[in-house]
Amino acid sequence: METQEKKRIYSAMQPSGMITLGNFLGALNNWNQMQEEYDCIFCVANMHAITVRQDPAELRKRCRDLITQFIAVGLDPEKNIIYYQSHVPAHAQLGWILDCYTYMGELSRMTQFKDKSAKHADNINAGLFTYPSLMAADILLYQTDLVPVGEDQRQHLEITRDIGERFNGLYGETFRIPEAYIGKVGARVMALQDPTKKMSKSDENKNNTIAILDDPAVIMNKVKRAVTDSENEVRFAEEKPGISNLLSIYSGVTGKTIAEAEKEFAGVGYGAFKNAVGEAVVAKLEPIQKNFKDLQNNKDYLDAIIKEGAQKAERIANRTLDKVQKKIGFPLTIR
Ligand code: ATP
Ligand code: LTN
Repeated sequence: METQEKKRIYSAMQPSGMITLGNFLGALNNWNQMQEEYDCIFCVANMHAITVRQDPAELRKRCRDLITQFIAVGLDPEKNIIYYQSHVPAHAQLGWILDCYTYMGELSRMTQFKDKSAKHADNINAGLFTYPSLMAADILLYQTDLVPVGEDQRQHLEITRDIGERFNGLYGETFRIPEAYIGKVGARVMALQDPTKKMSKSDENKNNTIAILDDPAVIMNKVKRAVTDSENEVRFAEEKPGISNLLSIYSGVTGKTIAEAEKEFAGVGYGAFKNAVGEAVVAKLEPIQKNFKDLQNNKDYLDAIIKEGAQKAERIANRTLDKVQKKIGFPLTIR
């Protein structure tokens, strides 16, 4: 009997800023742990990134930094496919086709569209509106089983499933219908200066975020300045969002449970607690930063990975695209 294929995981991250500790604990670190069990594809979603205005030089650098960080945290380019979205034309091609199978009504219900159009009122472009059908194309092209994303992306997963099912209903089995794979609750890191909102890489206040490439001294400083409360008790509680956030971060980087961390810091003042959290974060990030620097100095190696990633991704994506084009009545692409 044939051995059962591994399930396919697909995920992507936009190059919209420096990767934060939130992105790391909520996404990258989990991706890292999935690579043994699943067949994984990880993408730098640079086509999605231009739905808000970007500075070209900065975008280019962020894309390179992002793919380098994917590898620096431990994603193995031999085992997984790691690539730039814009290197695989099938995304744009299927994105357009799926636009024609997606309704205005569905797209206007997306909360991310509503949020982003409020935030960028001077640039409510058509790409921002059709963002979800491009994301559906990303996922459906690779016949994906599972998509690890944060809670905020659940609605985009739902519309992906709806579009995929609609297409399958019209033309017969074409796409595998993916499931969302939402990480465990608590994997939500909050902003250091305002622990009621999430840490976000596009946050303009850099004291809210810890970038995984921040210098150790900067990290220590940001943690020390994190907003807490007027008690002096290290305890996880809803009314203590600042301390709870630091406890989650500590637990995330050390692998200890919240209860173990609370025990460890019982009777310890906030100053010493923050020091320990800062040191634990630095210790976790140090090897990643070292890998990042080494990779940066190894341009040819990185270029080869990027090229190979695109080729491997393209082979899979084109298979699905050909199937779709045939079903809807386009002439076969001669490859
Ligand atoms: P942006 O500021 O551009 O919206 P972001 O930092 O919010 O970026 P995304 O690019 O939207 O991050 O998300 C990348 C991945 O990181 C997603 O899987 C998302 O769920 C996860 N993620 C983002 N922020 C956090 C956070 N604060 N805590 C845990 N996970 C997070
Ligand atoms: N919209 C996602 C990024 C993203 C994505 C994807 C995630 C683009 N395409 C495909 C999973 C699968 C975000 O902003 N986090």
